[in-house]
Amino acid sequence: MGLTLTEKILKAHVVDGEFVKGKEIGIRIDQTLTQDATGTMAYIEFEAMGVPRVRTERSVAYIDHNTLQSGFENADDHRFIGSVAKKHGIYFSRPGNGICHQVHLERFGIPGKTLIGSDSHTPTGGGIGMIAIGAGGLDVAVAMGGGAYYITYPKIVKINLTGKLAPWVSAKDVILEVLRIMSVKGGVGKVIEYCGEGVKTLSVPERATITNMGAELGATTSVFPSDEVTLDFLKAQDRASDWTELKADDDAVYDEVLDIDLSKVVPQAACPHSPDNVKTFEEIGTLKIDQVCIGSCTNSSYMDMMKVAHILRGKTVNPGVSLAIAPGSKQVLNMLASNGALAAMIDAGARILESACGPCIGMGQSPNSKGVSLRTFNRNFEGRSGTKDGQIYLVSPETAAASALTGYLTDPRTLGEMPRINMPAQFMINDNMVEPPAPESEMESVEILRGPNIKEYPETAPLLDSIECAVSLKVGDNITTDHIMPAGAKILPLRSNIPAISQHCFTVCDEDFPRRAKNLGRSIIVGGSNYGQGSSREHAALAPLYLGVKAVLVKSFARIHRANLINAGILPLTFVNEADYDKIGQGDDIALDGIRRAIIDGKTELILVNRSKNAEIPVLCELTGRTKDIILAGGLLDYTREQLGK
Ligand code: MIC
Ligand code: SF4
Repeated sequence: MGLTLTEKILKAHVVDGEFVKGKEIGIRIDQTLTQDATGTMAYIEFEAMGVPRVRTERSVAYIDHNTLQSGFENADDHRFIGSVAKKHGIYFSRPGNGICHQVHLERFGIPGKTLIGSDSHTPTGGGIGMIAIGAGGLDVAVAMGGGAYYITYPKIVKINLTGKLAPWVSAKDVILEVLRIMSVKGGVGKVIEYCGEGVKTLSVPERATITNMGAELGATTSVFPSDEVTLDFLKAQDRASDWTELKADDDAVYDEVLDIDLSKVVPQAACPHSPDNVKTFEEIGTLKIDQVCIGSCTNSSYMDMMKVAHILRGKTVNPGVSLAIAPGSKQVLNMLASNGALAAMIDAGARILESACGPCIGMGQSPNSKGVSLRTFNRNFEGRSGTKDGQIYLVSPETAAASALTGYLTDPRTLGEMPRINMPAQFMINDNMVEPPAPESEMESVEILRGPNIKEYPETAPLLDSIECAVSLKVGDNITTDHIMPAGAKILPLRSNIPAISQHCFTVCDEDFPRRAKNLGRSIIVGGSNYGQGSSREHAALAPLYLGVKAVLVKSFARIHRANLINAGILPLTFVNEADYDKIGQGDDIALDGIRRAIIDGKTELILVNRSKNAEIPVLCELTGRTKDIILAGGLLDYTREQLGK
């Protein structure tokens, strides 16, 4: 029986566990990346592990998220990350060099290698044939120290692409189509592999747009083969020697197959407030818009920007619209500046932003009240833009640019003939904004620059044998980590200060939660299905840890958040019967006894007693050998220290 591409790469990297679906495997990690919003904590954790030098082939620290410096905090974090990188063997991509995923694809991604990143959109690297996975900061810290990264051996889904995209239809429309079909839960526990004749019609950046938003499916990752198109991209980046051909065997067996005829895909949009709320323009009808934002790790490549420049050239942005454009990297911005495309954008009235995440994470450019904003980004969760009642639609760059001119959601196919924009045979290469680490012989002398906002990892303790406490919060389905730990320009600067950032935990759902949880001392949270979808921010586990949350009981979890809870020593529990969700309410007193013993004995079912309602609720605590030990130790940091001590 032949192998899928995913199996080939995983088999070449497995260091622990068996290849059985649903079981845990440990893989060797070749490359890591961090960004600044999760990076400070990841490096505090790395320091706490006491490993002097990273043991990966390549680790890169990017500065791209917290780039609005309205106080000292973000700039301090940048300096801290730069100094840690220099000391411990990590390449440092300076602020201004671009968005981590875009730059990594351009300059560092290598087909067939494994990459984990402390950012949920790390699967962008799947566009160049990597197994690239988003993870919590602590998992990345462990991988930098040479530890394996553990995933549940996934189901593998084949998306068979046929045909070719029609003019003005974009890779973004393809992934929106996949989201419409599979939903934000459809990818949980799965790797999505793109195959078929249609693959060769897509460039590497187009493939990366598709794998990037696999994160929104909840998938572990998504991957494309590495073929001639990949080679051409790498050649144009002066990296032909990084290329190897990689594809699935013809007789590979998949768990699921989905066929998509590219020629039938049409321009569409994900409507508020979920990336899977996808509708065609006909279904949406007339939509007047207030803002357009173009950029983010999904759609900020050179090719995307050239299409936008072409549409804007010689025109003026509609007077009712504010258009912001953030090219994804210094390479992209520099090329646009050199060939005049940037001038066309500026001339049309675009507000050019630095090459960074910017509005995608609420770092500026929040829309007006109730404002309708079309964005080429990947997430449109409520409030994420910084405007609570903002109405965010996710669209392709072509749709975004066409609409910026008319002031209404506009089908780019109305623009007439599409120009031919070719992939450059040679990108402009200058890695002068990537600082290499100090040589090993000099690392001792590198001073770590720690600002006053940088506080320690919260206190942990070994798992209790019984938890008697109240339910501090009950929430519904599809809670995102943006609900649990909101981002935005005001809160992001607190990412390295858990006591301060916890004061914002869950305030999107309930302003009083932080105070209530802290007053209770110990508590549990109850939620619905797909709890913790979205970003990889481990702060969504560390803030609850700081506030005394001991367990989270839900119908189902999103992958990265469940791992982050375990890493933080918080028990992840699921209902045996989902209907029991109704038997437990906010404020109820609960008791869960004999937990340690049960976990040690390998029992997965526990009984939670709801004392307020006199009900017994069976709950599942499904932990494997390693995650058992992590939970018992009080989290991954304590566990790793124990292991290193042995
Ligand atoms: C996001 O897109 O939500 C982020 C901001 O990039 C996060 C990481 C973070 O919260 O720092 C992610 O996707 O993991
Ligand atoms: Fe940055 Fe947005 Fe991409 Fe997250 S999704 S890495 S915030 S550009």
